[in-house]
Amino acid sequence: MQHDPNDGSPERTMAGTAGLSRRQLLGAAGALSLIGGPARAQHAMHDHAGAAHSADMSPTMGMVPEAAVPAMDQPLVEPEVRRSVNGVLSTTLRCAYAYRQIGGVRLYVRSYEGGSPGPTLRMKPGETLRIKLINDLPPNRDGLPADISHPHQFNNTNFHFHGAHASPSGIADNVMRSMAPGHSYNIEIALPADHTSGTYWYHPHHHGSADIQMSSGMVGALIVEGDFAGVPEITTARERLLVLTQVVHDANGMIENFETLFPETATRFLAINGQRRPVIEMRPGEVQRWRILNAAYQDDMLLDLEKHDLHAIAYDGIQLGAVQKLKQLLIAPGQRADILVKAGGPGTYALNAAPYDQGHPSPVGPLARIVVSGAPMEMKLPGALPAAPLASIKDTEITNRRKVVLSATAPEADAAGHWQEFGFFIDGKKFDPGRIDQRVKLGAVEEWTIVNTHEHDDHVFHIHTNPFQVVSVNGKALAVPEWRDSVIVERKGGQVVFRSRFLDFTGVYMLHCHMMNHEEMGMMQTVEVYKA
Ligand SMILES: [Cu+2]
Repeated sequence: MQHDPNDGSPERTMAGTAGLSRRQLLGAAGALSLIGGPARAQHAMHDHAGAAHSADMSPTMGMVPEAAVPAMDQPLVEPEVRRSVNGVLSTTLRCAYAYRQIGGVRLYVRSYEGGSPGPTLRMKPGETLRIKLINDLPPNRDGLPADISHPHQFNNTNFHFHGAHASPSGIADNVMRSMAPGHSYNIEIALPADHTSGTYWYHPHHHGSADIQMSSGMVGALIVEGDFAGVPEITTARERLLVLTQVVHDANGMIENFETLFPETATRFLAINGQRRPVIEMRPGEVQRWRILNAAYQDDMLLDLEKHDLHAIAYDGIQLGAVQKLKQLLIAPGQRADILVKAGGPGTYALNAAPYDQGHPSPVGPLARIVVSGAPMEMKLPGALPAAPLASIKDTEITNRRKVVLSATAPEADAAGHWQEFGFFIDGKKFDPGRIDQRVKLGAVEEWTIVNTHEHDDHVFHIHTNPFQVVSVNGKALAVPEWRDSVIVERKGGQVVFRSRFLDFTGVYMLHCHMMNHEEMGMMQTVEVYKA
C-alpha cells in the first residue's frame, strides 16, 4: 500500500480542534444534534473546546449529560445533507470516535462526523467531489502482520465512492491510499458529464481496517441527482433515504477485535439510518420513493412490506427501463435499490427482514413500521419508464472472456470456528496489493463468468470503476439483462455471467466480495486497466 501521510494538506489535527474552524466545529455539533438533540450538541462542543478544569473540581462537574434517545419507534430521521455548489461538492469528513445511542445500546465507535451513517452527499454528473478527510482516530497500536489479510491497524483509513465511474488513481477514487491517523488528506473525484444518476454511497476501503470501520457505521449515501427527470410520478414523490446497517458491538459497546464481527451469530440487531425500528409516515394512497442502501457489513436482507408491493425503478444507481413489481426485495451488502411504495389504507404495516438462507440465516426482524394515516392522496405509480441509460452489450462487441473463482476453506466445526481458521480466496489466492490479478485493455468489452465453489456461503461480487450487465445466473439467461455493480453468487457452484465495458479510465482498482469479513480476510483482487 502507498503510505502518503503528506499528500494534500499535511497539517496535524490530533490536538482536536487544531485543524477545525469555528464554523466547522458548529457544523459538526449540528450534525450531532440531529441524533442527540440540543443537549447532546452542547456536550459535543464542550468536548471539542477542551475546557480547562481546575484541580479542585471533578472533571465531570458542570458537564451536560447526553440527551436520552428512545430505543425505537421514533420517526425516521435522515442524515444531514451536503450539496454541490457551482459544480463542486466541497466538504470535510472527520473520522473520530463518538458516543452514540442506537436501539437502547450505548456505543463508543469510529464515525464520520460523529454520526451513523455519515452525512449524505448530493451532486450531479459532471461535477467534482472535493473532500478534506481529517483522520482524528488515535495512533495504531499494532504493526503490519506477516499476512496482510489478518485484520490490522484499525485506525488507518481511506475513501471509496462505491459505484462511481471515475479515475481510480492519484487522489481520486484510489483505495490503495493509506490515510494514517493524525493527518488530513485531500480527495478529489470528478464524475464524467454522462455519469449515471442514482443512489451511490461512500465508505472506507483500507485493507485491514475497512470492515471494523464500516461495521461501526462509517458509511454514507452519495446521491447523483437528475434521474427520471421526465417522470412526474417519480419526481413529485416524497423521497426517503434508508441506510440499512447491522449494529454489532462488544461488551463495552465498542468494536476493537475482529472476533466481535466474525461469528455468524455476531449480529445484534438491524438499524435504518442509525435508528432501531423507526416509524415511516405515509398518507393513504401516497407514493414515496425509497432509496435503499444495504450498508450492512456482512449479510443479505430479504425485505418485505406487509400488505404492500415494492416497485423497483433502479438498482445500484442505474435506472431500470421498466418498473419491476416485487413481493420481496433481496438486497446484498453493497447493493442499492430505488423503490416506489404506494400506501394502502390507514393502519400500521411492518417492514421486515424476512428469513433467507445465504448459507447461514440472514438477519431477521422488524426494520421499521409504516404508519399510514391522514387525508388520502391520489398519487399514481408510473406506467412506463424511459429507456435504461446504458446500452445493452451485444455478442459482437465482446473482445475477451475470463473466469473468476471464489472459494473458501473452513475448520471442521464451521459455525464455532475462530476466524483465523478460515481462508477466503479468489482464484485460489488471498489478496496481494503488489500483484496484478486481472489486466484489461482500455476500451475492452469483456464477458466474465464468476463461480462460487464455496460449500457454505453465498458471496457478493463487486468491482470498482465500471458497472456490469448480468446476462445469466446459474446457467439461466435473464429475460432482461440487469446493470449492477454488486451481485450475489450462490454457494455450491453458483455462477453469474456478466458483460462490462472498460471505458475512460486506466489504473489499478479492486474486485472483491462485499461481505466485509471475507474481503478483509483476502477475498479481493487487483484489476489493472492499461492503454494498449
Ligand atoms: Cu464473501
